[in-house]
Amino acid sequence: MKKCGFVSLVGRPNVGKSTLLNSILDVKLAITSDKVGTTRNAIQGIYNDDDSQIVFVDTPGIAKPIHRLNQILNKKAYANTDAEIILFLVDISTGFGKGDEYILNQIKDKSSVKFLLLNKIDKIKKEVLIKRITEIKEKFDFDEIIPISAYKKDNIDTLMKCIKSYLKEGEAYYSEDDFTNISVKFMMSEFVREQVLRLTRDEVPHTVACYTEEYREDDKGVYVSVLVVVDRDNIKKMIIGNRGSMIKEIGTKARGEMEKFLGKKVYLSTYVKTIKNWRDRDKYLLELGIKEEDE
Ligand SMILES: Nc1nc2c(ncn2[C@@H]2O[C@H](COP(=O)(O)OP(=O)(O)OP(=O)(O)O)[C@@H](O)[C@H]2O)c(=O)[nH]1
Ligand SMILES: [Mg+2]
Repeated sequence: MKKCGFVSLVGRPNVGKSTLLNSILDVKLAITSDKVGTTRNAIQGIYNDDDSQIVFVDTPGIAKPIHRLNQILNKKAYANTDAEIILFLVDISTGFGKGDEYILNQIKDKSSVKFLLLNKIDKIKKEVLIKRITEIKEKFDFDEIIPISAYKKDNIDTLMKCIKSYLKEGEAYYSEDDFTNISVKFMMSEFVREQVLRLTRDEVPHTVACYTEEYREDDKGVYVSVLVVVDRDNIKKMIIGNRGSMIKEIGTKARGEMEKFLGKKVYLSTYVKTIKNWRDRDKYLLELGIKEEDE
């Protein structure tokens, strides 16, 4: 018997949920970027050690729905708040804002244990942090409040100990070799989308989806082909770049991440295609793996 349970990560876009998931698991499972709305799927990362098995669920950041895409993302974020513990992350370097309060209101009646994680403490002075903690404590009631830096892996040990203290012993849900619910094909498309997010300007990321069309392996390495879908031709031009320089850089960096993840040589090809209004068309949301049949 081990201490077992589901722990979901919830919060506004860009507060560092995916960075925290990767830091806890010590593997890059979820892509991260400084653009709002990086994560689009609920990604499970399974943490195993001698005395526990904890399933962490990273969720898309919750933001105002404008497109059908955002509606689906919000739904995915909330669908995963039925966990034993909810880790509610805020970016404490910018403070506890209206967007955070909005989400807190949505989760406050859930029966889960609620931790408030004050992330990005590496970006502020200690005095500011203490002042902000005092203000939050006066206003809200959390089971635990823990300051962390997901990026610098600061205070993650304390967080893990604290999580374990709330979990009960039970039968493990997964075998010890399982570490995620997502497929390798999905990971490959995400590594390409990560570089698109990181290397292009703000207006590009939301209009892009990536899809792995081919994944095969032989004794020389792994062959991956990823389709990059955009909704306007001028965005396509930006992604391809001057004489293909941008798509080349995206490909090189994504291939590096794939090789790190797989531990094998990767041959990557990428194609860019325009599909008008894909974010509002269920057919493409389905085809691109963002929407599921019953949503
Ligand atoms: N300085 C600092 N930066 C951080 C920390 N945690 C995350 N970041 C940065 O914040 C940005 C957003 O991180 P993500 O992990 O992608 O945020 P997210 O909450 O998953 O965002 P969405 O998927 O859009 O909801 C990235 O540039 C991270 O490197 C931290 O502890 N300190
Ligand atoms: Mg994320």
